[in-house]
Amino acid sequence: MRKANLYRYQLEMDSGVILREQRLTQREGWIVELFEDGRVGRGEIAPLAGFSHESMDQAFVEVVARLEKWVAGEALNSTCHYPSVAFGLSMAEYELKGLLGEKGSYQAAPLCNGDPDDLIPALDAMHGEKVAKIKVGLYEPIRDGMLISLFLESVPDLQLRLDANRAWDLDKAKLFAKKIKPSLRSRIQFIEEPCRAPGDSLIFAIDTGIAIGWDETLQNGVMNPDFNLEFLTGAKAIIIKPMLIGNIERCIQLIEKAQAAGLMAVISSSIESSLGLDQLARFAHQFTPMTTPGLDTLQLFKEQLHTSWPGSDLPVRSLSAQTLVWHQSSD
Ligand code: OSB
Ligand code: MG
Repeated sequence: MRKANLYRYQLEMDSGVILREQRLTQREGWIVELFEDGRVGRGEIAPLAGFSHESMDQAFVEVVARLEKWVAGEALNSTCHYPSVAFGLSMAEYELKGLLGEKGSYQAAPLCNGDPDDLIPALDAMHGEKVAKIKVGLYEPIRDGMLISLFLESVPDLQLRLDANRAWDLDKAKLFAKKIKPSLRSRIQFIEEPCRAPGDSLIFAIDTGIAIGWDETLQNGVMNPDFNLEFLTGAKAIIIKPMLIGNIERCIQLIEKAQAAGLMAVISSSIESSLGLDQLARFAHQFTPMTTPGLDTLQLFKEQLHTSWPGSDLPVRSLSAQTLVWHQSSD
């Protein structure tokens, strides 16, 4: 017997979450539940405005069409059109089949948009690798450079990941780098996409010795059928946001290719609910066990969904309190 539920969730965000110049006051998404042989598998389908190309409604149409076929006994076809649908359905099936491990990499790299000193309590609580992520590019590059340099100097065992989200041209990126002493540069694990043009980011890496990571370039590129990881040379890391990439098998393939090429693969959030975030932590533990994932985004929410993140005291909403928009069973 097969049975499927589809919920629409809405969760309150902390005030002041700004994404691509838009305020995000609540997060919406779909949760799929698959039941078969006494087992259950869940998956989150949550297109992220400004990043995903599909809307909630477009995702809904595709997911219902797939679920109807699955309940009727067909395979959950892995070639979904929309990445969020492909990811959520394949994750639900992965969990249903017992393939998703229980253990998670819950120690994420603490994320900071403002004053780096705010990171100190989270860093003190970390065991093993001390690594944090700071957004740069929102203010003057010289100011960013001074701030990062000071912070690296004041916390000697700290490694940093920076993210400029393509904010700079090459000249501005170099103004930033000039403020970071050469002896400190190796403690910047990587900076994600310093420049508007990927080619300039490569020149930046070569000229400054500061390693770079691909995020936007990867997420945009994988949608292209001719995409090949070999195009992404010269970087130290790739950021993998499964909600923007698609099928879980595709994510695994990318991780394996990256690792074979000596690149660090960092599993990262697309601001999923705690349900989806927990699955990403388990996925990261399974496939990138030596790498701290980029999953410190629960702090952007006022509430959790179904699964409680270790150590979080945000209230947990149950799935049954969300809207069950569709359900079907084979008998
Ligand atoms: O810029 O990397 C980004 C989350 C949603 C959309 C874009 C980004 C992010 C994150 C996730 O930064 C957290 C992380 O990567 O550590
Ligand atoms: Mg990024």
